[in-house]
Amino acid sequence: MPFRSAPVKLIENWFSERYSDNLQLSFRVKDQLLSVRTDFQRIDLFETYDFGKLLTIDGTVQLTEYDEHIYHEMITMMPFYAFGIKPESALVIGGGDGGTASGLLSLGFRNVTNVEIDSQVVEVSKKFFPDLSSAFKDSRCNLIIDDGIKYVRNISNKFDFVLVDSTDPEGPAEGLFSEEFYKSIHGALKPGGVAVTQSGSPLYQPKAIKLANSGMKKAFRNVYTYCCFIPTYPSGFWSFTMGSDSDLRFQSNERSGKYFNSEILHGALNLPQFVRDMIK
Ligand code: AG3
Repeated sequence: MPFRSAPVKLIENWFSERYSDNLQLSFRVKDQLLSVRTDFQRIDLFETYDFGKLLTIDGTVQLTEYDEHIYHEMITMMPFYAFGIKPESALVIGGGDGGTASGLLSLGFRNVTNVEIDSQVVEVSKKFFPDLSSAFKDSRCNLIIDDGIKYVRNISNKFDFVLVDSTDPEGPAEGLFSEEFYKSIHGALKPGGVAVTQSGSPLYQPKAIKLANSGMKKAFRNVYTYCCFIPTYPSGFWSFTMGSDSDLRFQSNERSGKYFNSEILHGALNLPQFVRDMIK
């Protein structure tokens, strides 16, 4: 299925993310709280009926209050417990809403560097999502407004965990799915460190999952894709891809989240056959 985003247009108070000419996901909204054009993208914020506040970038759903925990638990807790990462120093690239950084702090990371290209995403999140963005008020978190691709190129041997919390691999985020970028991340990690990226919907965005897999395999010895269910993202069926030179060593004392638990830790790595075929 071809995938593309379209300009934000409310029709009779419905916001729609358009997946193709023939398919879209729509939310009836009470109110549009914000619409700004930044140097990088367009940010919109809506108050929905069933999903709380909804943040979109260039017409694509980034998060809703109702289901953001699934994405943020799965990008942080899953690699953390699957590889037994030391909760010392982590780097988040993108993730300007703060959800990923806040998740890392609650796992006990001692310092979290968050490099986000667009300061406006941070400002919107601080104003409208105070809990999600709480990391930005915490002294353990260092927020840097910069291009993550450039930033990571100049760092070596510094982080235990690097997380790429990006938009879709089109336009500004395209470089965040490249082999060169994954190699820079490998260099920024301490030996045996772990990288993870969101890798899109296996059903609607095969490009994202394929790029993440092929690129990471060039940079890391072990690469694993895992999946979860996020109702407000394209198809609801979502993937992440993680890589490391270490081997998996599941921790047995893992903490549960609202979505994540010990069964998910193991189960999320079990992939449907079409996904396995896609990343072979
Ligand atoms: N970033 C990944 C969102 C990708 C959604 N794609 C789409 N709706 N077409 C989420 C940011 C959360 N910190």
